[in-house]
Amino acid sequence: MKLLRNIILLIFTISMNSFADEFKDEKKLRGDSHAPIDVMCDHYHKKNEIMLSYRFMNMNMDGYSKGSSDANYSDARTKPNGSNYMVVPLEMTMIMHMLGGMYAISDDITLMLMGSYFDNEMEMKKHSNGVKKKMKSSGWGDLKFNLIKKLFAENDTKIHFNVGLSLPTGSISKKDTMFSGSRATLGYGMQLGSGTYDLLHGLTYNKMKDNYSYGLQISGVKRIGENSKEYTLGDIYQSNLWIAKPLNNRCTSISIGSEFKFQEKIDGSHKDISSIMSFAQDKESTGYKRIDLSIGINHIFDDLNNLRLAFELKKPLYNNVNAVQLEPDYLTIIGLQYSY
Ligand SMILES: [Cu+2]
Repeated sequence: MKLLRNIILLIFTISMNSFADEFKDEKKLRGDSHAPIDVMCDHYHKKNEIMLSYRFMNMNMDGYSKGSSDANYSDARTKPNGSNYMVVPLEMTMIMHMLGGMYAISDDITLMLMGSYFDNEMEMKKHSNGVKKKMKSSGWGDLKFNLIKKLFAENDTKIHFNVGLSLPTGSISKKDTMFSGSRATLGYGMQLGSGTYDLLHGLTYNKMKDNYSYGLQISGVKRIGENSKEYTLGDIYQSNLWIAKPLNNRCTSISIGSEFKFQEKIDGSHKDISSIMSFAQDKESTGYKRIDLSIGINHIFDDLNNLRLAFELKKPLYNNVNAVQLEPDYLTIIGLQYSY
């Protein structure tokens, strides 16, 4: 936490020092003309423009939260009713590869398609004998389609909205070998999709000043119906706020962002989870309210056809979870965007 604060202070100092600098080439693309890389549907394109993107995301979860406090191993072993789980999750790593395509059918409407591939790993411990085991799941997640519509664009202000649909292409029946030696259904966080058709929506406001820019996006995910395993993931309500500053050459920008995310608890429960071994398989341990703080860098390689490279580091600042859950430690994203 201290490291993050120092990094933010450093970036802030650099920003303030170069604040008064004049920009020479006004026509050059600015690094901050796109939001920090974790914000989706943050921009649209000019008619017939195509953009291809790739994002690599890595999230680590370690330690426990219970409500809004830190929790310990014994909390992680205790069910909401006071009895004990047989197994305790120790940590989780989630790696995600995201492939995206954007195409503008007009200056007003851009279409976007996004697919993701997951590699998840959760280390568990059987309490009675202390044996540890890594459970794994991997495969393609849900395919997301979005339509981005320009609402307002004048001078330095842009407003657009997006509506979309997430298709249930990701598996919700992922299994792995349990401590008993037999294969059983993994917990909710290890499944790859929602299993439902989900309605996506968002509204983005972006202001581009001479020496800095900022933006706000309010977005959400609404699940439609119940999936084939008789449960529904919680709806998501989210807002992202960011401030970015292009550095002297304009092609590079740095940013500070904040994300608020509220995900509701799961409704129903997975019909193949017959005995709940740990909180990872318990729907009571789903849903949270979280505020993340992030720092990011965007860079445009103008000698490489304006290829964009972006990096972002996110840390939770506040986390309030239902029952007990693994605590997100940090999240890193590296992204490449190429348009023509
Ligand atoms: Cu794009």
